[in-house]
Amino acid sequence: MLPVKEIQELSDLHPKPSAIKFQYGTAGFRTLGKTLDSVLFRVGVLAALRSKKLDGKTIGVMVTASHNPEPDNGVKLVDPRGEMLESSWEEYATALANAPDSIAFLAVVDELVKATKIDLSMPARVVYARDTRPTGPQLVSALKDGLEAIKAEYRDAGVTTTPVLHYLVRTINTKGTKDSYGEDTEEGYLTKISDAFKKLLAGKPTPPPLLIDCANGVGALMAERFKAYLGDVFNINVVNADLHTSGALNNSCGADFVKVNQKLPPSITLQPGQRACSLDGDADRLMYYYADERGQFHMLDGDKITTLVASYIVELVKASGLDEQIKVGVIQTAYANGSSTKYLSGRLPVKCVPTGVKHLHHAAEQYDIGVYFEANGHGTVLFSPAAQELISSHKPSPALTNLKNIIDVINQTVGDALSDAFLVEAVLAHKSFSGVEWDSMYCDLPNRLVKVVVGDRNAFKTEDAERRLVSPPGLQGKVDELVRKYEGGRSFVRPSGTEDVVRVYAEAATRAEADGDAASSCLKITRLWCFSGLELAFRVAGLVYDEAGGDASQRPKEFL
Ligand code: NG1
Ligand code: ZN
Repeated sequence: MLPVKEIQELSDLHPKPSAIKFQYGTAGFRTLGKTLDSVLFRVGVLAALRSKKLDGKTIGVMVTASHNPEPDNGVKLVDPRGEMLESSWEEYATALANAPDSIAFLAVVDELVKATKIDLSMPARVVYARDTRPTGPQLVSALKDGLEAIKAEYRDAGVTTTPVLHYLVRTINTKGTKDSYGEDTEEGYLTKISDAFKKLLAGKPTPPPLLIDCANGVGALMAERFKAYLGDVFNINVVNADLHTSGALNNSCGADFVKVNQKLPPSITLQPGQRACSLDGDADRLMYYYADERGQFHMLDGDKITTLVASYIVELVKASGLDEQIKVGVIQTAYANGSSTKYLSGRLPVKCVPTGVKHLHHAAEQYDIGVYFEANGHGTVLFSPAAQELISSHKPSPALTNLKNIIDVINQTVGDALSDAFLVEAVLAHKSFSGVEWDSMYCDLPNRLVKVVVGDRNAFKTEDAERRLVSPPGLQGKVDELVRKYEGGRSFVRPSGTEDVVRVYAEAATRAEADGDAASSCLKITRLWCFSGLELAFRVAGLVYDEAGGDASQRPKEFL
């Protein structure tokens, strides 16, 4: 039986704001933090029900809005193996969040229990954490009310990164089983990853200290903690670690700033040849970059990370003599730079899936080893149980030892910026690559991502892994017409799953590239701003704005 009275009484303390319609999107619920109180209470109840449905397995709840501005906040559920909430439950989450009052909320709970045949006598177990946002403590208190109302057991993992929370969910649920993933503590996480990283660096020249821009977020706490575990094997220089100044989080720093603006955060100066990286506000995205000998900035995004990591893993699998049994594949989204897709497709199976980690993660599970990174730097590598079994029982060799350590340095539960940074550093050390050599694996096509505010983003429907619009009718044809005017042009339009906007992406070759002179085009890309990819993006953005009924008087001046 549900403790209906307790739920109703506590739910009354967390009324839903009447004007807001919440939606469980690609990253859970995400909006202004101060509007989310009722959502957090209800998510507490939902997480407990999800746990009951899965026979008392521990469910994770992460309170974060990632790379979004500081006043935003959000919440998402994590399923027992550390993966995203099963999509069929997203609708229930949305329905629960939008019930106008406590009575209606209980009615939706009842529906959910019946529809999914939940055995209410099962225990409910939840572990939760939050990032450093100022609205976090209040929201966690609403979440606790929800958990207590339904009498769930819960564990507070405190202020930590999204990937640590995912790690905890997986380790708690596999503790003492053959699938054990490590100790279910933050210390267990730090030890597992740093030990594997130190083994990978053994016998290699010590890499230069790595500057890590922590976006003034929770990644700073974890990066600082890693220092003690790494000793003098690897030095970290933590910057943008201000967790106290109001408004500092993700402000002109962090992975999203670097990716969107394609430039260095103003707070960072790089010496010629220096390499550095940026995390986002919950430390699940990673952007690398370096300064060349002239001090010029070069970005090494998620596509570059995929290329580096996948190539190295393929080498190790081959050198271990396992290339017949273990197939490595790559998963990308439409946002992957066309040059990366071209480079990788010539060497490996490459699949394109819709935006959102759950799609990438699911597709990666179909390979023996699946490497996935979104261009924005969110990603990881998955090893199938069979591949891990083979690797652990195969005849020993230096390559196999490296492969085993690579498995342990990676957080397979979700993209993890710090673990990914160590992975990158290990690969660079093994290949004796500097940023320049890594960057020269292929040359990015000039590209741009533009946001368009429209009346109703739900009017935009896509197909073919979001690469084509089916609605509004006729718009795709007009986009195609524009794209045809640009050599090597590609553009697509899709509604965001996390913001009330439509996103337009475009890329195009430079003239030099179209003429077949890739080396000189790389130079031009870094020197010139008059990219055709940029122009195409703003033209398509203008088209979308006009076609979707944007107010002519408010039309952004950069839209062409
Ligand atoms: P939306 O808002 O649906 O584009 C963004 C990112 C996704 C993913 C989610 C979750 C881009 C273009 N989109 O989704 O890749 O990371 O946020 O955080 O980067
Ligand atoms: Zn994030």
